[in-house]
Amino acid sequence: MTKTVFFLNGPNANLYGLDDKGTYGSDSFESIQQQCLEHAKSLGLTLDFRQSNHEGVLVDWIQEARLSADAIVINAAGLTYSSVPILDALLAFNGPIIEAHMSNIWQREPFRHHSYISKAATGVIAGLGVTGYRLALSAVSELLK
Ligand code: DHK
Repeated sequence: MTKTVFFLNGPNANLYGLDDKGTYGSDSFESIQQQCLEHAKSLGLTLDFRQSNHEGVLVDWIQEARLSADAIVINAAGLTYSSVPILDALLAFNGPIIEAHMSNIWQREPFRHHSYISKAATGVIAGLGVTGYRLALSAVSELLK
């Protein structure tokens, strides 16, 4: 049976490609989503790719994943550095969790160096842009075998 992965994106991810500093590369969010959907398909995974600017919505989706997903890839974006509710929801999920960041968060401002959600993550990928997102899906595919 095919495995389902929730790929959850946090606040402002919808603006990728529009950032004139180029922090997150030039690909639009829609293009990133498309690349992830294609890669997931090649791995035989069903991908549910979502984005919200709202913490509670992300918590609801993580809780939904308990019943509807085999694994989670999450880029909680700015909520990575503050959200105990997202950490607690992830800790209640039983499958593999990959924390993914487009940028290398440890090369950036000190407030981005501590993730609240890493405690719940099986693994962390950062600094590889959309390549890291594909690697996150490949990792999940291996972990679910
Ligand atoms: C994305 C964001 O929106 C930032 O708030 C994080 C993360 C980093 C990323 O690299 O994907 O600090």
